[in-house]
Amino acid sequence: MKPFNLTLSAAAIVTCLSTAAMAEPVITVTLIDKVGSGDTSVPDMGMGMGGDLAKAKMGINASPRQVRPGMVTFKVTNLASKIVHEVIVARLPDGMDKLPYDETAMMVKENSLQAFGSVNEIDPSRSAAITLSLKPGKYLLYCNLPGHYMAGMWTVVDVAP
Ligand SMILES: [Cu+2]
Repeated sequence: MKPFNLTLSAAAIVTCLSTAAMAEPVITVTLIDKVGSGDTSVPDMGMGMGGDLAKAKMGINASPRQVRPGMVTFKVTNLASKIVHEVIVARLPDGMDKLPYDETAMMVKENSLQAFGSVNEIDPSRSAAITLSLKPGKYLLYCNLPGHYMAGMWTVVDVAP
């Protein structure tokens, strides 16, 4: 049985090397808000609306913003003091510069975007992670709790070969 074992360990080493060379990218995502309550009254910070995101009351930061295609892990931390947030990862269709929005519900029309996954209801100071297989393209990260998207909770990550 010895040759068999040798073959196995050789294969294991090759696997380790290729994993190290092609490390699965991890995007660190942080969720912030400067609200401290349920007040989400600053509107028009949605994508393509020309709002100054530096003045947004809520936001999503992602680092790095560009990764290679393949398995991508999003490690999400909610840095808010009181508010629960979520992150939905959706493919941004080519040419879409504004998101379809339901003014009454104060939510992005989720069904009009192809979602790849989400991290739901992250309590303040908590983290969660999701790993997705992504092809080249632009991916939108957003929080769709009522009012949060318009308050600035969105960002775009580029998956480029
Ligand atoms: Cu939110």
